[in-house]
Amino acid sequence: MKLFRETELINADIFFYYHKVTKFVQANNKKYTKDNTINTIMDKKVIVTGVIGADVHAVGNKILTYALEEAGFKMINLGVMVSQEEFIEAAVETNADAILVSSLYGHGEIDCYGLRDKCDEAGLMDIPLLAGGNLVVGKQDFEEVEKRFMAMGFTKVYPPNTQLDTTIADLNILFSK
Ligand code: B12
Repeated sequence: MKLFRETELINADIFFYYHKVTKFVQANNKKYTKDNTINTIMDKKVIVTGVIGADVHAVGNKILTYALEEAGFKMINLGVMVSQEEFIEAAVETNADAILVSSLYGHGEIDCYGLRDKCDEAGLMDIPLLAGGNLVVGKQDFEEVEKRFMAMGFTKVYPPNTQLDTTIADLNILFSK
């Protein structure tokens, strides 16, 4: 449900999301931080994240970072306009367990191309690569988009409007393997 028109109330839109996330985190705090076997028994999993390419859409990735931190992950947020090399450098430095890429402006496919090969070259052979946001221009058939990202070596690819708890649940499954 959209409460505001995109063109006139960007701030209200962002406030609405912030409010939604705060409520989500409060509701799930116990579930994810107290009873989460993965993050209480073992050390926190480290996730490097950022907004790839020339993309400056900061809000969604910040919210995602906040929600994942609250869910018990250690987040390394590189901010916006992050190059593939910067993702890899940070993942090597922090011995990361996953790289989570955000892309909102429509050029995600081009920006993500070759990331898996560069990870392999840097010794990050098996590191899970996740991508989400608005990965391509306009509304494309997501199954096709997903296929193309999987062919590029991504582990998980998400359509627009993916719920935060979907990502958290997927990460917990991924790390329990
Ligand atoms: C605010 C905004 C801007 C601001 C950004 C300010 C800032 N510093 O953040 C400004 C004005 C700078 C901007 C610029 C542009 N924008 Co803009 N922008 C928006 C807008 C209105 C809101 C984005 C937002 O903050 N949403 C709120 C957050 C909470 O949601 P979110 O970003 O989607 O993030 C959530 C999910 O996507 C998901 N998610 C994000 N990353 C990941 C990663 C993973 C792994 C997972 C699982 C989930 C996930 O979780 C987040 C939290 O729930 C959207 C339209 C909209 N309503 O979404 C357009 C929008 C993203 N922009 C768009 C465009 C085209 C542009 C420009 C190219 C316009 C232009 N011609 O100049 C430029 C690009 C500039 C650049 N270099 O990046 C398009 C993208 C279209 C596409 N992909 O096909 C959109 C969708 C508008 C539209 N309908 O056309 N924009």
